[in-house]
Amino acid sequence: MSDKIAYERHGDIAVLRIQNPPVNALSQAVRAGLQDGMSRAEAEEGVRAVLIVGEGRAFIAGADITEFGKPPQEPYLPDLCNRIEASPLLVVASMHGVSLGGGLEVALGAHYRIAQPNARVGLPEVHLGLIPGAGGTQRLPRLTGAEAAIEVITSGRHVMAPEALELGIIDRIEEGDPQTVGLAYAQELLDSGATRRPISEMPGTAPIDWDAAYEAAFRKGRGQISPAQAVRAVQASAEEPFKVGMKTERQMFVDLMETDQRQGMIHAFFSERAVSNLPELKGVTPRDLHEIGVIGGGTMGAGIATAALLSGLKVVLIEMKDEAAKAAHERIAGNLQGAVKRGKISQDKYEALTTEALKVSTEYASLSDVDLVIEAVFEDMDVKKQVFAQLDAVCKPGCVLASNTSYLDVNEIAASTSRPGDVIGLHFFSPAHVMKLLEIVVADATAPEVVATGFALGKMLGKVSVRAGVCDGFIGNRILATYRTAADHMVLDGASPYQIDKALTDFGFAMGPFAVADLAGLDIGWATRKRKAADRHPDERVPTYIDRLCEQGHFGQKTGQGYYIYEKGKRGGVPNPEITRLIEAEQKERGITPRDFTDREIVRRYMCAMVNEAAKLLGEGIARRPLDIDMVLLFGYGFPRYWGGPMKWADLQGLESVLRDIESYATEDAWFWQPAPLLKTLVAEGRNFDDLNKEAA
Ligand code: 3H9
Repeated sequence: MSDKIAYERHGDIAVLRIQNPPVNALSQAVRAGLQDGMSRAEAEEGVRAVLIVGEGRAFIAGADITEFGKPPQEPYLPDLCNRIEASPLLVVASMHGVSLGGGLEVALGAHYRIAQPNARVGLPEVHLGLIPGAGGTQRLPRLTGAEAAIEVITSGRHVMAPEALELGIIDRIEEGDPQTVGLAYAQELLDSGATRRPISEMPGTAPIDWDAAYEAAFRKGRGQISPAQAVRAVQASAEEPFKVGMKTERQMFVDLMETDQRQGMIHAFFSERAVSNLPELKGVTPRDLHEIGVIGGGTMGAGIATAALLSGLKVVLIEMKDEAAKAAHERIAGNLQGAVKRGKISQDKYEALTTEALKVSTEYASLSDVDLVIEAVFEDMDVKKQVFAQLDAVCKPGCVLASNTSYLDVNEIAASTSRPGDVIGLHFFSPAHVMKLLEIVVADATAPEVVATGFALGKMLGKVSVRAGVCDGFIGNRILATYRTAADHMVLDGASPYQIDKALTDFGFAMGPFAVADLAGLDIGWATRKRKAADRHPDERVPTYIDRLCEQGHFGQKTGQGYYIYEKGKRGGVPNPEITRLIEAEQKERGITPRDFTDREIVRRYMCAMVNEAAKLLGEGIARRPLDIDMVLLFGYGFPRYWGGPMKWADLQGLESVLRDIESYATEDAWFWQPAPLLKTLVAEGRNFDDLNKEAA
């Protein structure tokens, strides 16, 4: 028998204990072991029941995702679940930690389920671009009804044991060692004469309005296919006999396995975990973090302080004047009140955080004991240097000095202190207590343990932390500037901002670039254009129509007018005719005859600009791995997760075709569309970005 399954006899009960750390994924060896274990139990004299239990931190986290994309190996999981269910013995699953995907499907193959109070169950396959493929869409609705099953499957959420009990997914909750409580439960069932209870023999679920459920899942998925497909699979559980429903589910699962979306989402899953796993930090111990300082209590500083408080850190926030300090305290308290409303913290916790854990002060001397300080003041090098000079004077030796700058030179900031090794960039995204991305900007002199401390902080705050080198805009904002420019060029040449926004939201972006600009404030881009005007290359095409709008005092959502006009109380905006007028005037002035763009061309140019700039960043070493860039775009810029990120998108298109398009665009604008040398090299060598990820692992 496979060494992944321990087989034990306890009287009338055979125990199959899964031993496949870290999370008991259902690899081929585990599946084979469970199958053999069932056969052995059935063959052994005196065995009346089987208990399936997991060792370590989970019952089973699901199918082994690392096997996806490779030829499937027997025994197949759906057959195993059916085989467990069909056993003449009474089968009990005792669940602890997580039982996800195929893990829950194995448990649903058992006849009875007992779980620990803090156990979580779920069918999260949609997050991998799939649907449950081992009976989940057929068995779950027979227990919970169609609506609950669709909600659980299309959200992919983890259901806590008490709710799972209420929904009928599990039969009992009992605290204790999973094997001990499982054995007691199995014995009790045997003693009471309980019989086998195969879910497949239960009646199919009552019908619902399937088309409405499908439409809703499709809309919610914003272009993702699998949630809507899951609805159709659940529909099959109501309309087809169990065996036929299983075939329908299998076919859908196999078809989804072939999609780019499945590849993109699995890439995202593994990259999210690999991103903070840096070879350079192996064996490097981060410094201790108990209390941090935050300089500046505006939206950004208050968001950072909120995130830190919620993670259990103490915070000292510095503002210049009493009034600003008071406003900062209120801002943080408001954020924390939001956490109370969402049930994340209790009112008592809120009181403790706002009174004991948070200190707001106007004195830099209050920072003398903190372990790390994050400066979040105005984006001006002189202002930053003044702040760092004061930090240098008051902070204890070993304190990490971090800047939240989004584009300034962290090397220059570091050099202005007496301890450049302690200086790092920690670029949060607003609102910092909500947005998951944290760029960790490593300057030339930053000490390895300071980098490790940045990543340790990111982990405490629940962020996806990405290493970046120093350049204007680091990874995210530098790439953003380039794809925004590609969009601006398309506007000058004839595509409307509204067509562009629509094409890109149809592609899967949370928002189009012009709606984003309105949200962020048009004054930001205006200031950047002025800042960069002096160093501009003569061939650079920069539209000026939007500056005209800014000159009129219109800065987007906050002033009610930008690319769109926003009416109070209404969600979203409507196209602003003044923008169309200004664009037409600029086209006339430049002698441009506007042309039509298809949505496909819009997406292609936008994406090619993104990939090309990203490849330049990689070539320069600002980003270490393509997956780092993917995670920045996914977690900071609303990039559709089901594409995996721009580098994964490029791999899926084929780098050759991406380079070919870039070269063809370069015939119109050779300055903007200079192909990245790395892209050319990869194409010449027949390699892609994923090869670079693998080489860096
Ligand atoms: C499925 O079941 C399909 C079926 O319906 C049908 C099939 C026919 N496989 O996240 P962590 C690794 S689809 C392989 O850092 P946490 C993970 O990569 C599957 N490996 O810990 C990491 O490796 P490393 C449905 C897996 O405590 C390590 O385990 N199931 C798998 O924060 C620790 O993970 C899911 O989608 C796996 N299934 O979170 C569940 N799961 O240490 C996916 C984890 O080398 N998994 N690993 O970086 C999760 O949601 C989280 O990992 C979990 C633990 C909640 C389990």
